Amino acid sequence: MSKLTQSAAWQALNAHYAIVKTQHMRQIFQDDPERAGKFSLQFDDLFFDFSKNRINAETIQLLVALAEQAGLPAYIEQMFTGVKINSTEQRAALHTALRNRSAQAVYVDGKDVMPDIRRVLGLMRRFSDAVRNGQHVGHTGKAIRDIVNIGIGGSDLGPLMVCEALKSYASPQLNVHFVSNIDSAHLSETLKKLDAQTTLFIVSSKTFTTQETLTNARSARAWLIEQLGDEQSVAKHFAAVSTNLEATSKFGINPENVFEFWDWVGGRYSLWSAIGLPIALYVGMDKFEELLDGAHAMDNHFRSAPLDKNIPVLMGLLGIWYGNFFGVGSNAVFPYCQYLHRFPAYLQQLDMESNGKGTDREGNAVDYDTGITVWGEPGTNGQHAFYQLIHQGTRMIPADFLAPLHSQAPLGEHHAILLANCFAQTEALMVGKTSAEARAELVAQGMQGVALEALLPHKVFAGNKPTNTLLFDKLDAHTLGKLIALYEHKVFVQSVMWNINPFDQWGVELGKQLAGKILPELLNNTPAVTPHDASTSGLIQYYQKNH
Ligand code: G6Q
Repeated sequence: MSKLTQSAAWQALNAHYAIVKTQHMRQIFQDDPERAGKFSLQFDDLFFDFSKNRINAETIQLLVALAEQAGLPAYIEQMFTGVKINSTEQRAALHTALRNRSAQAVYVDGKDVMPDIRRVLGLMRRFSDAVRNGQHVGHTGKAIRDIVNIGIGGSDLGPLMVCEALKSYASPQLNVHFVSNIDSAHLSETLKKLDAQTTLFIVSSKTFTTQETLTNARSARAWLIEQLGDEQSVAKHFAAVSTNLEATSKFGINPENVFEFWDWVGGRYSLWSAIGLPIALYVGMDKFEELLDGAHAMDNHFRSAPLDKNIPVLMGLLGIWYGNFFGVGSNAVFPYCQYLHRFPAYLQQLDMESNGKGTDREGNAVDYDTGITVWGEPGTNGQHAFYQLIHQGTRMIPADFLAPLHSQAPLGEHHAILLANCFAQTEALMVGKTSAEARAELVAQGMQGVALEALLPHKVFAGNKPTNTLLFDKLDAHTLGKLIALYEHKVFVQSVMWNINPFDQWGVELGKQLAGKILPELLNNTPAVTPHDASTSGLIQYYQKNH
């Protein structure tokens, strides 16, 4: 058994679980009229209600004891101060420095990284202002109307999610598009709608070696040159964001349009860096800086609030409670906010790529579950699709419900209906419906006898399904910054509990290596250069024969 599962704090939680697992939240709420107040927190405009969870005051104490045993406060300080906590890559994880809006220096290898961060923010402002006010024009003198971000994974999901979320603040003169997939349909379908004279491509790649991104970028460049009939046009229509300035220059991108970031920014944590350039272009640099401000406010909360009053810490610990003690395997996220429709997809990468690790910091295989499947869709759509599984299925799926109090697109009673649904779902999931209640309903509908008895068991809802509710005033850049940082820190908290490194991604690197080996075999129709298993060889030969 590992040190973690043998530890006093873990064992205490195990014993506590044996008691709590039999308790129904409906009863707990009835027994304690103060419960909602006791298990909710306010931070700025963010209201976090975690009372509909299978917990009591002792659960929180025991989870906090686990966090203390794991040294969470010290780890938080290490992250913020540039210690190389990404141990397998010998790097700091300093996304918090990117949004450090204070005057405090942050050191990596003895060098304050803040001046460089501010310098690049200044360059982003100059460039985004110039494009937005028509100073930076295309090769034929026309203003830029369409921005195409070419990137994948961390160089795509964050900026895409934020641009969708802040759409209501965007310049009406600019459209933004994201091309990530190597499937040529993604680029081709995007280019179909565009005029090369008014299109700006941003090639976003931390390494500038990613096969999908470079292939899409080369094809986009060929399209531009073909459309405008002049290779020189690349200078005005291509920008790049990368840590690899040598590669951007080799690609032929005008150095004036190259925006740098640094190896201590993880891909999935990079939207705060120049990877956020499409955001700055689409909604303006002021809004981008508001996003940074919001994240910084959450960083301060995370760094300073006591563990039992700390929203990311509590969210992370609740995930541990369900994942490791109740044995749940997935976590749903339901934004009751159409503008957040890509938030669950963004969180999938953040959470699953960070905490999908089975080896602890010391190199040992863990003997407890880590990571979790994250999924979700905006409410109310999900209600008409998969919520059934959460209401009456056999698996417990804790869910986060997120909702703004005010709509960004108000229309009649739409928003009240939206929120009524949000609140009704968490209530129903918690309270359920007893057999007596279901019977009374059926009787009121005029049912009786055998028919009633046959239908009754299907109308019963066990309830006792845990949810968190996060309410905020409205979805502006500041609040969005807070929400994203909240989930980043939640993921970090869990990684500390599990003693794993959330900042590497060797699984992603493996995929990058493997595809490279098979490609020549497909392109040249040659026999396997490297030996494959029989299934993979069969697939390659099937392609070669039938393509
Ligand atoms: C993120 C991952 C991964 C990465 C992409 C793109 O944390 O490392 O999703 O962002 O593979 O990598 P590049 O930005 O280097 O092209």
